[in-house]
Amino acid sequence: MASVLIALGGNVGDVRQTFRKAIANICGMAQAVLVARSSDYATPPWGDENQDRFVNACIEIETHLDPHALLYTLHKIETKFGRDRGRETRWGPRTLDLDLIAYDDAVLNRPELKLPHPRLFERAFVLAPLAEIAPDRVIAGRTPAEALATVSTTGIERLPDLD
Ligand code: PH2
Ligand code: MG
Ligand code: MG
Repeated sequence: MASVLIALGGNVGDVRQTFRKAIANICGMAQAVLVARSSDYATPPWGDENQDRFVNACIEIETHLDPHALLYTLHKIETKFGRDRGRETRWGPRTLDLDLIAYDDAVLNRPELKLPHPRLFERAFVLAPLAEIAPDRVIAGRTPAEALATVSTTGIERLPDLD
């Protein structure tokens, strides 16, 4: 089984409920076991600042799917929860974004899939939840805890658990 880190994001609709259902779908459709789930975080919009705050979270799963099969599954789940890649703008609003952050120690540099995620260490909205569930995991020679200490976390707020 591969150990996989996935980042969740969204800022359209009831994102926290979408995450809850999407995580159940990931486990079902990827025949995956949920190993860890971070808190949800409210985060300032990055890239295009003229939109609502995002909710972000990270999970760790174990799965037998290979990286491309898993990516395909994540795209299907994004679509199921209202994502329309044909209509959205690059850093714009979306119901659900599922990003593969790391897949064991795999290194991939394809147009459709780069592993580990190439912009991981610039993004406090990924590092904050990641540091909660995998602070010491070595990814591209760094750790989430160390990397989080180098970026601004202004405006990032850990949300209380849902019941
Ligand atoms: N995703 C984007 C663009 N901007 N900002 C935050 N805070 N969180 C995101 O997940 C995010 C973003 C496009 O995928
Ligand atoms: Mg994405
Ligand atoms: Mg993303």
